[in-house]
Amino acid sequence: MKTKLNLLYGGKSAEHKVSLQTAKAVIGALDPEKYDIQPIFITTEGRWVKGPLLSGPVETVKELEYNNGENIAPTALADASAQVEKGNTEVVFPLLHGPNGEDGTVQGMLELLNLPYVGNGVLASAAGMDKVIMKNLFAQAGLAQVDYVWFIRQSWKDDPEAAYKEVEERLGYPCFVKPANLGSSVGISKCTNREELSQAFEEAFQFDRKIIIEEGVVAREIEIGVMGNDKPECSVAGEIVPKKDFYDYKAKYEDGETALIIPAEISDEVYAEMKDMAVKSYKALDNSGLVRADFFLTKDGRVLINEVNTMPGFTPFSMFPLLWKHTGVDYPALIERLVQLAIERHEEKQNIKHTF
Ligand code: G1L
Repeated sequence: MKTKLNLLYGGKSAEHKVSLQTAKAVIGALDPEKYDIQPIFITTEGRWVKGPLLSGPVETVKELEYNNGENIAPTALADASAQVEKGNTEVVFPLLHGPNGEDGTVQGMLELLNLPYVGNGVLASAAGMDKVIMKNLFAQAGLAQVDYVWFIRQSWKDDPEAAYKEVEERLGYPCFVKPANLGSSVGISKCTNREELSQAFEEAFQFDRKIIIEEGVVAREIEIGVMGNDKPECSVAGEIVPKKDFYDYKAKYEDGETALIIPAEISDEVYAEMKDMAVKSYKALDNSGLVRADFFLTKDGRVLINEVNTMPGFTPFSMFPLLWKHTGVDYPALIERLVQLAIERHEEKQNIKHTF
């Protein structure tokens, strides 16, 4: 029996195009002998459109943009749910970014429908979406990280001076101001003085009611792929290096002028420490399926966890798939493994007692 893969992609986010390209790549990697693909396109306005059943690759992303197709309600996935009840294998693959994609809301709907889905569950998705919650959990797990403080808009409005003073006393300059919401790559500033700090607060609070300020460190950026449910496994490490000579924040994060070095040139000791921290963070955040764990490696050799991404870039040229390719798991095998993990997690849940 074939597995039906319900691919959710597009969406009301800045990553709409990336999601489409990723969907095309995932479809292209699936063995038509094993999978039927049900594309579900979410338009930029947030309409859900069901495409035709596919059994092979598509030529262009255009083909996946069913802008004039028939609208369905998100709960139309109840059909898939009914198939699962009958013993057929259906899995949902959510390729969505930002609010309503990776913050646990879609995952919550899939839980209500009792459908197996790829990637992290509700709790891990939501926790991973909020930098403050994530870092608080890292701290509780005893993981080394940069120092940080956070504010909600109201407390800053009530006493901005106190907020700036706290940043200066705890962190000093340079520091980074960011909206707490991880999905947001906007509203981020590097600050080197009070004036920039107050500007940065204004800016970041436009994108979230909660912001985080992180101590600036001079460090290399190393990433590891983690995959699994209760027994997470780690990939080799990779390094992100700005292509241009200058370590400019804008060039690095906004213009995407970076190179990936895989495997990263780090010592066995540093790699072992990163793997250990990656697995500890996986457990602390109750992750399942996958994460990309991002680290700082300081000049004096300290390993700090920066963040984990529950929905990392996922084209064949993105860091996470490349890390696994170098570890011996190619793109089609990676997708198959993630689908398998989704089914395993779902099956385990069916055996949990809800009454006694
Ligand atoms: F389902 C997975 F495997 F968990 C998954 C889902 C989504 C992995 C990676 C992604 N990534 C994306 O959807 C995106 C970064 C391409 C955003 Cl559109």
